[in-house]
Amino acid sequence: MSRLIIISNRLPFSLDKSGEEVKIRQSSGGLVSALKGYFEHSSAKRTDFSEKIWVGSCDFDEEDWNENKDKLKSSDFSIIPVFIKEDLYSDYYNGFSNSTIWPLFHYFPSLTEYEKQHFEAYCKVNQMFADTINEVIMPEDVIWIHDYQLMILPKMLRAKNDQATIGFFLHIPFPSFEIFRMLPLLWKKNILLGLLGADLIGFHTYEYARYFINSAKMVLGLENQYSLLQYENRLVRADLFPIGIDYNKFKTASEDKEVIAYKDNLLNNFHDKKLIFSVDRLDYTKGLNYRLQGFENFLERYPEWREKVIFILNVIPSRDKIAAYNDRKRLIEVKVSEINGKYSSIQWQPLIYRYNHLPFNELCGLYLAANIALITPLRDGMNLVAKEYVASSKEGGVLILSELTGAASELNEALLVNPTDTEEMADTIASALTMPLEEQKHRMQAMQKRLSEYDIVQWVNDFLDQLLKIKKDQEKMQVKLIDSNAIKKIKDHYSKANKRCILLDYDGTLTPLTKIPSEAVPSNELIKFLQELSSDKKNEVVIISGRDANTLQKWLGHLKLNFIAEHGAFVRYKNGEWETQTNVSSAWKEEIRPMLEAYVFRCPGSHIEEKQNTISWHYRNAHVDLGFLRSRELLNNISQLTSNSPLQVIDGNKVLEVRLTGIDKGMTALKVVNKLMPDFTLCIGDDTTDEDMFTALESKAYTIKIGNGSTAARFNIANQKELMPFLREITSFKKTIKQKFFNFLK
Ligand code: GDG
Repeated sequence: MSRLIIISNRLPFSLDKSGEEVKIRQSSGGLVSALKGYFEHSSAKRTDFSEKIWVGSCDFDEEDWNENKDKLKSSDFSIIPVFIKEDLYSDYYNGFSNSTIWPLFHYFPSLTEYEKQHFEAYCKVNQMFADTINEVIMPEDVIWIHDYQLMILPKMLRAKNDQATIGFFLHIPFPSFEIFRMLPLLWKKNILLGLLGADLIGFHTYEYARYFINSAKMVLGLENQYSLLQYENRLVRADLFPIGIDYNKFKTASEDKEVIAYKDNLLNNFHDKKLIFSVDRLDYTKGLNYRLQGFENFLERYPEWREKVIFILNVIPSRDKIAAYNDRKRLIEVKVSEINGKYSSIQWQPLIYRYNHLPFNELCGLYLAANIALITPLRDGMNLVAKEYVASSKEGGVLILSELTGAASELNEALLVNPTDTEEMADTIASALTMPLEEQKHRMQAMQKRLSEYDIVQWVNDFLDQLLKIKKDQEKMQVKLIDSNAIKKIKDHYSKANKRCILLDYDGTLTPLTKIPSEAVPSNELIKFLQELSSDKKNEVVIISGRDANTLQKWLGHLKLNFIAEHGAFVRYKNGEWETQTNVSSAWKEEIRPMLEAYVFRCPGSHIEEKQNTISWHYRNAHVDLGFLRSRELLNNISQLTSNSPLQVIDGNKVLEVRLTGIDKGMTALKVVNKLMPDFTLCIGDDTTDEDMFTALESKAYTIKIGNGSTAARFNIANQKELMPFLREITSFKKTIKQKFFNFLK
């Protein structure tokens, strides 16, 4: 049975000491609310974990911990604290985490600090977490690391626990590459490589996941297939898991006596007023000043609502050691006094501003009583308050939500606003106040349905299921990676065979892929190797390529090789002439070419390659994203044009190729193998077009794909560089005998 180890920067509670008395206080904040909710949920008791452990730093020292740890024992999980010295913690937490990553990832580059010392502290503390976990980790454990303070930890854990199951979830946005690239290269690399130590990396939205993948491509040059990234020999998934809330806890809060009493009290006090409500940690990302400006604009533009509306603005103290936060607090307080000073009357004050932590019943009472929740951050990874307000709603209510929160991508029925457009915000408040109750309920119900279906338990289970699934996928992939046993078997067979057929693709197999196809000229080493290989009378070496006959002839025609060109359209046996496999007219190319030409204009860096039987559009040299985007459009367009025709579109490696159906590497390879009648066949390729020959020769050959993608081939070789050593290894038998013979003569 495995254990679940949750790791977050902070443990989910702190110790309040007054004299001799020590009180335990649960921390507020999104992550804690979410995970505590999960642990406390009865339906969350997964049977596949024997124990749950929470690892985090703490605001108490080792002595306090030893004195109080019995009180802190929880039936839900065991606790492992990480003790970090104050100065170091400050550089790591207030410094790199909250003065570099937090502002930058929330699109505040002007507030971002770049202090080397802070980055070093970040690495040090991540290492301290790794050291603490390394002391307790067991092979079966499932590790789930949370948030931006621990982005290097996955790699640090992987370094000592090669096979560990590691998930990472980022609770804040991952920014677009243009923002991410502002970090110094060393930091960028460390963060990306750190995260890639995980097997599964979760984000709140599709955009964040896409931005991460894009940064990994741009900075590290990694390739991806949808949400899968290939990093070294490991498959890593980066996907979206929009966090849910403990839906029932908020839904049923409306039946709790204390909550009802608080709500009734509020409604009695303000019986003739409409209530607008918001609660946020004190943070510049929450857009509190714009929100206040929006409210002021509303009072100005809709004077008929004065004396009839109250805005209860709750701000929760947070990160008060960072200057940017204290400045914000002052600005908010100035704006609140300004609005109250300007619009208050003797019996009415438009704003109630509170700067403290709310007990849960008050929070829920406010959710229930508020006619409007005004939640307008400038950026927010998700925003759980918006979801909690919706879940709590009984008698309507309107959610006004910033379109720049992760929650906006799920809560479409909210009134979405741009948080900096304070006039739009004013008008939206006015429309919310006059929205018919039926419409309010209708919108709420649609959102509630979605939130109840993907609540916190679903979220955790979904993440953990996907984490276990990616481990299984990796295992499957591992099984296919060619190992010493398979190599030995192939080598034995090779040595005993009387006639061997060795089919080798050219680009990406015998030579590395190049940006410009004409640059992939064979090296002297390759030519020498092919000469050696083909000089063995038992060997029939077949170069099977998508390239045209002329190029193959020019580069390799002088060797004793067989050739299959243009994906099977032309064949030339050793010492023979080129033979075409098709006699169909190529008039179809006139129809396709103009469309491809249009895409060369629309996608700088792309080009057309024309051969006798195929026409292709290459986008390897185009901008990664634009190339991919245009290739999807073109694929769609050509597919429509070629439906019900004998043409086929091949979605290759950075190339779209159109050709006649019925001619492929598979069909021609089979024909050639049947003619040569070998008793040993080896077939190696790297591209989608090679899959045809892997399938056609499945029962006749050792089929091998270069690269780790999914394949019909029997084995994978991790990358092109490993091919030559492999070929030398299996063909060395003869050499060894010869060498032995010569040695013997000596
Ligand atoms: C990060 C991301 C993402 C707040 N004040 C009180 C209180 N809370 C509870 C709320 C809610 C939670 O704290 C706040 O969650 P948020 O999502 O709004 O924000 P962050 O803490 O910044 O969290 C965020 C989140 O992680 C989850 O992934 O959504 O984008 O920044 O649950 O109810 N609870 C009580 N009194 C308070 O005064 N009782």
